[in-house]
Amino acid sequence: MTVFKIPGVMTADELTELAFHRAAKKSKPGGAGSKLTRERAFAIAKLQIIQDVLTEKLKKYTKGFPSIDNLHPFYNQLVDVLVGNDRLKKALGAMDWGRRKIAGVCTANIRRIKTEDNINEIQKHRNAAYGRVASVLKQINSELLLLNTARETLRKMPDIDPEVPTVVIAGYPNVGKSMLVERLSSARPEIAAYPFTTKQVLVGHIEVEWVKYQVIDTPGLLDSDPSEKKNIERQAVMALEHLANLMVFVLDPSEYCGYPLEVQLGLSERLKNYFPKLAMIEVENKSDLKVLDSERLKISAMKGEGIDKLKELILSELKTIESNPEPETQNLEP
Ligand SMILES: Nc1nc2c(ncn2[C@@H]2O[C@H](COP(=O)(O)OP(=O)(O)OP(=O)(O)O)[C@@H](O)[C@H]2O)c(=O)[nH]1
Ligand SMILES: [Mg+2]
Repeated sequence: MTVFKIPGVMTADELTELAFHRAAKKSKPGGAGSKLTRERAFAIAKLQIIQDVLTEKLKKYTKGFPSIDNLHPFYNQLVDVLVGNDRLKKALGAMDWGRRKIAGVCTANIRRIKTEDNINEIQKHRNAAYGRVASVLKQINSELLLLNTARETLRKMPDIDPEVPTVVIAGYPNVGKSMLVERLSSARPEIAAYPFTTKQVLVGHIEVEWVKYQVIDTPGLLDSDPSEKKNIERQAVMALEHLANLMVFVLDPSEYCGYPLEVQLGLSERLKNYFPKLAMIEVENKSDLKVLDSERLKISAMKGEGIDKLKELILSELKTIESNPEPETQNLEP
């Protein structure tokens, strides 16, 4: 299921061809009236078709995209990271500009044609309008292309319901977050033996006794200031900030992930300080490789060990949070 259902966006050339083709299909009026009257009506009808076709298309593009300012803060920031809110707004603005410009060109030439008594001049006005319309579309072509790319990105966005109790899985890259998410939920993330396999947040669901919970897989985080994060890592911070009712912080004591335990613990501390109100469960993954002498829950996402216990812990935490309707997401501003 996709969150944003956005219609496909055509290029300037495609739009020009579509509009002109529709106009060309218009058959010449026969019957009564002089040749001049018929030519005039014919030219007006063609321009009207071009205006209608393009107005409808460009309006559809503007309407098809979500209104960025009204999005949930998580999606607002996600769109900003993945597409750029300003670029998107500018491109949508260009659709309105183009639509108005085309309407203006068509209306002006229709007016001229109405008062024109020379058949050649009528055709000249019509052709002039054609040329201007094509040129307006060319002027917004880069925005049309941007919208099409944005559409592809938006369609692939995770379908997260901010109202559903949510656990966000966080930790250093390569520690086994995605494998854990796969164990815990319906999600089927990509898992690989290198850091930053996960480049975008992904959602899975756990359903227990008809209650649905969300599990969110995030890209790996390095131990640096959460407010300074860019793009890939930033998405993990955004998920914690706007969606998480609970964080499961995954550690890899085997250090097979490629990062010393020290720095992983450093990140854990940093996140605790940055999100002081957020409930957190720390787990040690890869227990098949190494087990520490500690109080933390030990699991092996690979072998499936400790997963049921973790699931129980998660559900009981989420239930307590649920009975306290104030979400835990009001953390420090980034
Ligand atoms: N031995 C062992 N390997 C594991 C375990 N869990 C995950 N791995 C391996 O660790 C590597 C990373 O797993 P991922 O689930 O992709 O890790 P991730 O934390 O999602 O990584 P990023 O998305 O890159 O941040 C893979 O090669 C997994 O097979 C585990 O419990 N035991
Ligand atoms: Mg991953």
